[in-house]
Amino acid sequence: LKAAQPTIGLVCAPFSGGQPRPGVETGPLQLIESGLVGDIEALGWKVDFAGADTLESASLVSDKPDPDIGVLKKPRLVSKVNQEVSERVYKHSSNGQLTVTIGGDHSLAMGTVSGTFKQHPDAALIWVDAHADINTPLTTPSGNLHGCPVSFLMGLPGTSKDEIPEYAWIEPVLKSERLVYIGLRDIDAGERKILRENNIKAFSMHHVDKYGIGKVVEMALEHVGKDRPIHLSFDVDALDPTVAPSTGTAVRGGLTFREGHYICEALAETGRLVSLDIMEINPSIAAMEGDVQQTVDVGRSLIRCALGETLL
Ligand code: NNH
Ligand code: MN
Ligand code: MN
Ligand code: MN
Repeated sequence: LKAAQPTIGLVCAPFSGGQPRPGVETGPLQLIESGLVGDIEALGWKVDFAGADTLESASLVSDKPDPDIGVLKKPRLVSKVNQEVSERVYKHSSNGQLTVTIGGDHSLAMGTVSGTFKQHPDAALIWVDAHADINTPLTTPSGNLHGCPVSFLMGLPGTSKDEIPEYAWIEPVLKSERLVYIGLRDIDAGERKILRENNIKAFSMHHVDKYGIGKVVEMALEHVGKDRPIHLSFDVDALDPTVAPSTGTAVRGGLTFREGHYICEALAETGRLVSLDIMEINPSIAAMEGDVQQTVDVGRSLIRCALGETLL
């Protein structure tokens, strides 16, 4: 899986349309300005990077009328942006690059996972989050599409081309047995039902406490199968709010700094990571001085660890 000359395809996705709180679209620029590209280069990777502000549809479509579809908010914008993200990720991936996408809200995983799985149809998805993000257009209590990407990727009821043609470009590439969650602690009733009915493997914070993060990651990798390429989609709200305070939907009782980093290190260690998302850093949310810098710094170090910083 490793390219002859290891290269990171870096995609900046300054987008907030999948949820209501402004500011999350400035996360990518903050990561770049704080030195992310230099971080990655210092680890020996080449960086293929078009720039922090090159996602065309993010700004283009946002002023066009985009009425709700059912309860879904900004449905056409979210679709359009994700289609572009998918194409960008696929292009990097098909060039043999390990793709790193920085968001932006977590609806962007519709695009990143679609792009990755087009190149690696046998991949597994490891979703690190306080939330399951598996609401469907029929179950979402909020209508915010950042709570729905996984259902579209799996092709759950309510997401088909007939039911919502605006999302016809998304292929249902994700099989339930290739998906594992880590860090869950805030699940909607409809999501709980979906997780049960589809037999989806989920390690909640309860399991992290019970088994320890080392065992949890080991069981997660065992569950999806030892030889698959891996896409890691990391929502920083998986981390405890004391670790990553600047995020839109913080939930107490999350992963410690080390537990979050351990996940990234362990996946780096497999040598099978093909795609990484770091999502939901919102620099407009800060209760205390230093919150934003702390959250941006954590995002950077998660990326560095996933790219091998701490491997000996
Ligand atoms: N489950 C809720 C919803 O669908 C919240 C989702 N919020 C997130 N997900 N931050 O990661 O609206
Ligand atoms: Mn999420
Ligand atoms: Mn979340
Ligand atoms: Mn399609």
